[in-house]
Amino acid sequence: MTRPRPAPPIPSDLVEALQSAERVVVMTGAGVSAESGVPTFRDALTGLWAKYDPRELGTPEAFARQPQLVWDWFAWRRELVEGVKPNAGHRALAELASRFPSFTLMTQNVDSLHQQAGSPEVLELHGSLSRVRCHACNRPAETFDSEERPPRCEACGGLLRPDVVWFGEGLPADVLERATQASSEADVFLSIGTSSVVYPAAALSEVAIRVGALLVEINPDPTPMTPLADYALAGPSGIILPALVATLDAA
Ligand code: BV8
Ligand code: ZN
Repeated sequence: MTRPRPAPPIPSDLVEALQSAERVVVMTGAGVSAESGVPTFRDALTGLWAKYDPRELGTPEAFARQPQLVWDWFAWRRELVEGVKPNAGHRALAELASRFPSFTLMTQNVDSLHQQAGSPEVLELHGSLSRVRCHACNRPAETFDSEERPPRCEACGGLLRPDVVWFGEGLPADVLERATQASSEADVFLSIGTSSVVYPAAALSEVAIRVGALLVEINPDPTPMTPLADYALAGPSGIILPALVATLDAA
């Protein structure tokens, strides 16, 4: 078992800025679940599903063409996330929620790990693998497994699909509205574990920057957002976030 690398020191002026922050907004992507064993999209392109590009398979067109393949890919992902646990980064974010007068956690992830870690409220910008709905009439549905794959809607006979946002589909309007509103009022915006390439989610940090929020990025690698960040903490969120909470609590 390799010893986890110590977290890089949290800059003292960032700690001060967080201590005086009223409204903190956090955006997470697949990177925060990487240390739980959930492949990121970039890993998925090299991993088990390398022959399928998520940007190809996660679309209404792919579902129309090959509904069973798309259903099976999401069922595989659902089983995978049902078998993993939140990591220290998810738990640190759940802790952080109580440290500020206003704290908004929005995620592009569909694995429900923030909720499992105890985050009180999570804005799921791209839906959740834990829910299914009818592709024809949009009714939420219970059945996950049935002979026929995808199962059929009891109400209209349409095909069931995962309740996630596919490429080319709009985000849930109420969720996007709340996420945009929170970003437009943020004092500090933390962008954690996301390659910041998928829109409109990636535009939310730009909304925050436009109103003068401090932008903090936590990611082992640079992203298109890195040049815009006031602080780019290079490292895994499972190490950096607990260090951030500990430093805040000790200050
Ligand atoms: C839409 C759910 C129109 C399903 C996902 C301009 C404007 C608007 C749209 C577009 C536009 N240009 C192009 C578009 C279309 C498209 C888009 O943005 N395409 C990209 C590829 C260019 N956008 C859409 O289609 C959106 N819909 O615009 O529709 C519309 C509008 C109104 C009405 C009708 C239609 C819908 C996008 C949502 C797609 N669904 N997910 C599923 O899960 O399968 S997207 C999915 O990929 C994720 O949810 C996430 O959003 C995205 C990227 O993934 P990341 O989370 O960032 O993960 P990634 O692997 O890329 O990166 C991981 C990062 O973690 C890396 O940086 C890595 O360094 C880091 N990391 C690794 N380990 C760690 C770590 N970080 C910290 N700690 C570690 N240990
Ligand atoms: Zn239906």
